[in-house]
Amino acid sequence: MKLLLETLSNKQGLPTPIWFMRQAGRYLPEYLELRKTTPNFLDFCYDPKKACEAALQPLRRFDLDASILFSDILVIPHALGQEVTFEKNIGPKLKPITKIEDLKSLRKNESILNPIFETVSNIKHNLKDHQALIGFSGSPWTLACYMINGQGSRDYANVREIALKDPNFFDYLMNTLIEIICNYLSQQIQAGAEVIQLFDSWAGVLSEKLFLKYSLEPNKKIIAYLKNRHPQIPIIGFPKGVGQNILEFTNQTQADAVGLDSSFSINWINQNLNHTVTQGNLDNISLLVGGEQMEQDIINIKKIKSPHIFNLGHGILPTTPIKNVEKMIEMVKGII
Ligand code: 1CP
Repeated sequence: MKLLLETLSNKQGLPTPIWFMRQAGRYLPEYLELRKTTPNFLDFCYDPKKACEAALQPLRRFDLDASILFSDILVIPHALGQEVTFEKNIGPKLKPITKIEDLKSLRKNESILNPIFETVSNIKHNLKDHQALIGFSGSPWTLACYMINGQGSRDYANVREIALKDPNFFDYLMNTLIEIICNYLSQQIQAGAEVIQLFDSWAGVLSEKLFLKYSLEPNKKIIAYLKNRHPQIPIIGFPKGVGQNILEFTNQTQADAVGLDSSFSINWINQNLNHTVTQGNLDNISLLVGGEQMEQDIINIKKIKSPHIFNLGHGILPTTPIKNVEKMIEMVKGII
């Protein structure tokens, strides 16, 4: 039995499954070793053997209920023809596109994504019977943030400005992204992904109006497409930072579960999302600091009444001590 899949089907009374965002990555010394062998991060993501190994590393150390594909959300702008690089200790850098001509002049090459489907299949063949494989993509709004701004930002003010000033360009970009994401996720499923997570990491910077148009609607379209084509595959939506708009998102998108960042109290979750499968919401800083305060947070999260998938509110940070991760998993599994 796969606990994650059972929980996603809204089954009550089961033990809580656990996996965590960025469970593969820089807090693991074995990841840092493996990464050194391919300095270019995108080349690493497009290497089906190494990416598979990176995805499996956390499962060798910890008793987790799922593996997540090792890749990055920015492979989609790359496949659309945009220049994407990752700079050490800075993060991603893209050659910004700011108008419809920029987008139309890109040379799309979806076939560069093919090794990723091979990674999916490699991981799947190495999982234990109780472990599920999660595929993922960035959502259109979050990808548009990086494509237009060219790098991370606190508030993506310039991207929101373009969304309002040039809706023609923005709608064209959204539709382009929806189409490629639908294909990409469908191929991940065909290669063996059993669950899909949509990361809308920057949905929280949007006004109500733009949230409905550029986070909720595109996620809804992608989910509708996948539900039609692969009705048995559960989908987790993660519109990070949207506060109570998570209710509108849940009701309208038909996602099987929603990811919760760390801003939600357990009381609020129990009052407002009692018929929804939820995932999250341990503060990644609480995990980094550890100790009694973390234990209290975990005990609190275990009070969520509806079926719940234990996870962080956002990805694990590179300086997180491994012993804190071990403690978290043992507590969730009820060993201590
Ligand atoms: O040098 C390195 O090793 C690169 C570090 C790294 C890693 C390990 C990056 C760069 N991406 C990843 C892998 C990754 N990214 C995974 C698979 C690993 C796993 O979860 O186990 C996943 C699911 C992602 C998703 C991702 N990438 C998101 C969505 C989740 C989130 O954190 O909000 C985002 C926004 C990105 C962009 C990105 N890629 C890498 C970095 C440092 C960033 C964030 C840039 C920023 O601060 O805006």
